[in-house]
Amino acid sequence: MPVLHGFSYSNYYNMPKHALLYKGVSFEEDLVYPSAQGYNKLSPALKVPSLTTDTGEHLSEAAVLCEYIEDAYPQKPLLPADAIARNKNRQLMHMAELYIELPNRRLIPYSFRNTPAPEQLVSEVVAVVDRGINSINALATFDPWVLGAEFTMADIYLFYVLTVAEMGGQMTGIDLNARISGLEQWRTAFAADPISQKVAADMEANREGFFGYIQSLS
Ligand SMILES: N[C@@H](CCC(=O)N[C@@H](CS)C(=O)NCC(=O)O)C(=O)O
Repeated sequence: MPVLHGFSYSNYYNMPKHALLYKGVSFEEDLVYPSAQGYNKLSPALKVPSLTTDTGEHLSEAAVLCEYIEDAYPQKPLLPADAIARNKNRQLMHMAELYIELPNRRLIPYSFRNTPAPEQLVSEVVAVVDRGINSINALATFDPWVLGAEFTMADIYLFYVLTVAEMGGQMTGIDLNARISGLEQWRTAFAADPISQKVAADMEANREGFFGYIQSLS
């Protein structure tokens, strides 16, 4: 049985977790934080999540885990069969990560400390997020799913990217629902799914443990 390593408060952890749950794959969850001794054997960059496969191989990086899950468990596909559609899906996943998640992530330390971020940093984040918003508006249809009729990996990726974007939005003032047409309605439908609700409940259950871990680092 595959083992997913990491912690439920992590939006990146929740991407492959949602994919495994969606496909009905039995898996174990190993609650581990990146500073744990020996974690570098699972994730050389010391990032959550990582996955140990049925055959005992270790993989890390959320997008890689999602691709592996799709390859290893082809039931209930999360990527289209057609090469162009498949890569348009990956295009949206990458753009959401690079231009929405990662810039907003730079603001997380300020959000956790409840202190204002430097103006220069906020304007750098806004410039990149503007690029992300333009990209999502250009590619996504939200009709009813991000890229059309089928629920895909791009839905999972974008949904969990928004967790961090929302935290950052409190500092940048960017309201993604107002700037991305169809986003709010799609997000409400995604959040209502029982799998999303399980992931959200697990995330909430880990809140105290996660913040305890953060405090232990300082
Ligand atoms: N590129 C990584 C990013 C994952 C990531 O940033 N995970 C966070 C938790 S949400 C983490 O492990 N942070 C620990 C650290 O940066 O030291 C991926 O796609 O998996």
